[in-house]
This record gives sequence, structure tokens and C-alpha cells, in this order.
Amino acid sequence: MFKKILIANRGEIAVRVIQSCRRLGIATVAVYSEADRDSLHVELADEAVAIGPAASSESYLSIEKIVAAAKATGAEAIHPGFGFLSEKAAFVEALEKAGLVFIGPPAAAIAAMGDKIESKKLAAAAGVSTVPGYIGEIADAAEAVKIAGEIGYPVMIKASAGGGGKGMRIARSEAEVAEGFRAARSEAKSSFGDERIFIEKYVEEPRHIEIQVLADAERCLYLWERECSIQRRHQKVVEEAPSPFLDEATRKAMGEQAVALARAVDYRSAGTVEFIVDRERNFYFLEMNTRLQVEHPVTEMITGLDLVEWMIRIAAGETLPFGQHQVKRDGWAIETRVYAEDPARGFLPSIGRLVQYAEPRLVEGVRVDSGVRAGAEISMFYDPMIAKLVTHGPDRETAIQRMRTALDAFHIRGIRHNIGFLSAVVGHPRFREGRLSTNFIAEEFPDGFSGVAPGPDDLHRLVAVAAFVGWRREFRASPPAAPVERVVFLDRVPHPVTIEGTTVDVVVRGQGFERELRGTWEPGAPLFRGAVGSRSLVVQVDAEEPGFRLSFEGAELLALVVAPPVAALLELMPVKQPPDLSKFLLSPMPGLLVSLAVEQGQEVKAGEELAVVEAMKMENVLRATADGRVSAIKASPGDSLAVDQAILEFE
Ligand code: MV4
Repeated sequence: MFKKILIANRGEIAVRVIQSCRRLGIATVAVYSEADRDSLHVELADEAVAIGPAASSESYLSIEKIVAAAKATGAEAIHPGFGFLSEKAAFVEALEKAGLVFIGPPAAAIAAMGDKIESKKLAAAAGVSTVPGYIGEIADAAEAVKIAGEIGYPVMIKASAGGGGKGMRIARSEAEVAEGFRAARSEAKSSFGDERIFIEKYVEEPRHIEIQVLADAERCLYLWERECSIQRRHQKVVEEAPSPFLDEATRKAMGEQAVALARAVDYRSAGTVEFIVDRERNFYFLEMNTRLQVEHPVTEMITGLDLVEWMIRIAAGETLPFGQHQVKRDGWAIETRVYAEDPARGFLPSIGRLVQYAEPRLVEGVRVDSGVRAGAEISMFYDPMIAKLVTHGPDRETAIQRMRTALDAFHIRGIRHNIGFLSAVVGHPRFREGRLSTNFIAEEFPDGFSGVAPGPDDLHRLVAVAAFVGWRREFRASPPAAPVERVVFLDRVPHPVTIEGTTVDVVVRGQGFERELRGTWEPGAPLFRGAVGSRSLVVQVDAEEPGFRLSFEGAELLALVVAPPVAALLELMPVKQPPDLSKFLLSPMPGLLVSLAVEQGQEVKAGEELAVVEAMKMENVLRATADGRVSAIKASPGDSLAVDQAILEFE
């Protein structure tokens, strides 16, 4: 076994690898950029080496610097995590030359799977089901039209070097094929320097289901599947294992085909074979990811295996001491990705400091993988993922409910985050029914997300929690023994109640409802934990003068609890309308307005570039989050912008 491993990555995956090394008694070396000097992975590793500036190209992507760091510290092997150098065959070759072990697959397997035309040919030859189409390079638009006619419409035009939706076009007619072919080819050329294009049948409303494989020098096993259909613009949001869609026969067929493909490229280590699955459960190979994946924890939760540990053991020459029949599948696991982004502003990344950060505690069956702690900075240099929240339970319903509670108990302030959105996704009736597809978010949240309205039962529960919190704020440690009458305003709607009880146990009586509440909340605490009736819940409480804000399962409500005479006066007060910020393009950060891409009166489409703001030497392109018309220009190139300063106004 290795004595010392270098982790060529940052953030949560670096922390994750360090944790497995620690359990195995292996010393760890972290590498870090200037932006990550104070980060958690640096603190947790036994040693750390600075490898350059914040920009990844000059630090985490520098093969030279990482090899030098390994040499300088005497590390024998390197775990690449995911992203960065994890799927660069040249990195594996450079390590071999330097006498270092790569904890991952052979360079040849990475190279074979890096090219979509080649990997599809390999898969077809290995007996893996591929999307009907033409497996080869297409010379020009005329050939593209001819082939599309043979395949039958609709078709999908793809770049061989593509990924993340780049260089991909759907075509439903000859005209769209000719046009899509040219567009895909020029996009592929400029994005990847490789203009090779292929065409296949377009699978409508597919589900994304992937098979985890694990291979040593002899054995190759499949560790079941993960379903990752809940994505937004090719960014995974929720993943689960097993898939609620697969039957045993399909599961077995997919697993065996994934293994056949891995064997065909002499695969070693952990890898993932991605499929799309249509409504009839026909499945088709898409690509193979030759690395550990972000969503690997859901597989670990149901199999009980530590994938990082097995990657390390296999790289050290050990063999798997269990076979396919010993791989267990226990219960259900769900992962949600907590991102620093603002769902109310088109999911714009939200950078800044985690002023408050507390991971969920006291919730059963929860795992949090994160690389941050309170006070950490989410910078714009790297992926804005804050943490992965994973729950496990005996069945899907339990895993979902644990996820909702864990999301409510995850307390993050200082930046915008998607926790409420994640709760709304996993609480959505269609998600609960397991009717997933890669279009789920686009179909169910077409206008983004700005909070859900609680149903009547939840509303009464929240009235009870607000009454309790207001009562505790008012009376602190010595609440009156006699019932008190109060009016609970939730988002300005009055709910008259009487409150009676002790600091941990009250009865709240309203008009037409009565709720018994047991729980704990002390003035200043971020979380209420307790039960309303038989339903246990966690509700986040933020002071917001003159009242407070409650957040629960994707709902956010402004609360104010006052005596009835005060309520009568409040109801007479005019409501001050806040400005409608959705009509403005606001600067997401303090910075310099470099350029404007639009003029007054111009029509813009969602996704179009509007302006460029420079901050910390990085240019940030601001794009339209919806279709609209620019009615006014509020700032000029060269202006210094404050955060939230208006740049444009829309009609
Ligand atoms: C497809 C497809 C439908 N039909 N291929 C998207 C990323 C790239 N790896 C392949 N992708 C797709 N290929 C055919 N023939 C639909 C997608 C697709 C998708 C696939 C998996 C997960 C999410 C997706 C979102 C949009 C489109």
C-alpha cells in the first residue's frame, strides 16, 4: 500500500479523498492555489504545497507543478478527483514518466473514451446498445441531410469532441439538419479544435441513467445504477440510486453491457457508463466517464463500499476480494447539490463569504460532503458547488423526507443558495412519483424559482411555529401562564391565535384549527426544531425587523406576531411596494462595467449576452435570464459598479 498520496484537486472531493486516506493510514499531500490558501482541504491534509495563482490553468491544471509537488514531498501516487486533470491521458503519461502512480484508469482507456465517435464504435463492437444512427464522421451538410433521412427524424447532431451540450443540435427537418450541421461544426471547431460531427436518432424526453463500474486487473463489477435525470443546462442537480425506473432485467442488461465496454478497453479503477433511457426502457450508450464522479456517494450509500478506498487499493495492485454477487443494494440514497447560485435570478452564480454555515445535524441517514466551513469564500474561480447533501433510507419515500428535513437544517447565510429550490424539486409530486426526465426542471420550473406557497396544512403548522417564535421573542424565559391573544402575520396575511403553554410546549388555537407544538427555539437560534401535531419539522428563523423570516421546504414567509390592537393599526398602514427588481439587470458583484452588448430599445432573448463586468481580474458575462426588451441603460462602460447596482432596465 502507498505511504503517501497527493490529491491533485481542491474543495469537497479533495477533502473526501483525504478522509479515505486517513482511514487507510496513508499520509496526504494537498496542493492549493493562491485563492485556496485557507481552505479546508489544505488544513486537513498532512502537508500542503502551493502551486500558483487562482486561475486553474496556472495551478490545478498544471501537470508540471503537480508532478513537482509530488516529487518534492515524496508522494508515490496521485488521486485526481474529478474535473481538472482527471480525464487527461497526457497527465497519466506524465506521471508514468515521473515514476508516479495515477489512481485511476490507464491512459489508453481515457483516450479511447474521450472521443465520442471512437467510443461509440468501441461500444457497438462490444455488444453495447448504441443510439441508432451513423457511427462515423460526416463530411458535409449534404451528407448530413442524406444520413438524417435514413435515420428518420428527429435527429441529434453531435460533436465527436463534445460535452456538456456544446456542439449539439436537434434537427426535425432537412433544413434544420443542414443549418444544424454547419452550426455544430463551427461551434465544435472553436470550442474543441476538432470539427468532427456525427448524427444519431434523437431520443425524446430521455432519462439519464448511468452504471458505476469497478475493475481490477481481473475482475470488472457493476455497482448498480444512478439516475441523474434532474439536470439544469447539463448541470446535475439531484441524483439517486437505485433508479425508480429500472426493472431487474433492464438493470442486469445495462450492468452487463457496461462491464463489457469496460473490459473492451481493459479498464481499471472506478468508472461510469452513461446511458439514456427512453419511455419504453430502451437504453442507449452515451459515453463513459473515466473518473470518479461527483455523485458517487449515492452508490456508496447503497453498496456500503468506499469507492475512493477501492480506487487506491486497485492502483496499489490489490484485487477485489468480492464478486458481483456480493455487491449489495441496500435501501435508497438521494443526493442534492447545494450550489452558490440565485434561483430567483436565473440561477446566476452567487459569490461571497459564507458568513454563517452549519451543516445539518440530528437528522438520521445524512451524509454531507463539503470542502468549506463558516467564513469560507465562494470565489468565481471555481465551480460554485458548496456541498453535496446525501440521504439514505430503507425506501425512496424515507430518503426523500430525510432530504427535505436535512435541507431545512442546512443553514447558509452570506451568499445566495439553492436549498429552497432543491426542497421544491424533491418535494414536487412528479418527483415523488418518480416520473423523471432530463426536461423535468425546464418543464416544472419554466420561470426559475422564487419560493413555493405552503399548502393549507403546512400553513397552519407555520402559523403555529411563528406564534411560538414570536411568543418566545416577546417573553423570553418567562412566558405568562395564562393564554395570550396575538395576531400572526405571515406575508401580511393576519392569523389571529391564542398561545398557551411553556417554553417547550404550547397549544396554538386559530380560527378553525388548533395545533399542539413541542420544540426548541431560543431567541437568536437559526433553527426551530420540533413537532407540530405528529409532524416533526425543522424551520429556519432569521430576524428581519420588525419580525422574522421563516424558511421551510422551499417556502419563505415574512412573519410578525403582535397584540390584536397593534394588528388593527398595522392593517390600516399602506403597504410600501418594493421596486420590482426583476425588471433590472443588476451587477452581481462589485466591479467594473467593461462593455454593454445591447442598446436602448433592443429585443433580447434568454441567454443572450447583455454586459461584461470585471471583478478580481476576471471578466463575467451577464446574460439575459428571460426574453425581453431593454427600456433604459443605467450605467456606462468604464463605470464602477456596486453589488446590485442597476445596469439595464427592461420593459
Ligand atoms: C442525446 C439526447 C437525446 N438523443 N442523444 C446531452 C449531453 C451529452 N452527453 C448527450 N446529451 C444528450 N444526448 C440523443 N441521441 C439527449 C441528451 C441530453 C441529455 C442527456 C443526459 C442528461 C441530460 C441531458 C439533457 C439534455 C439533452
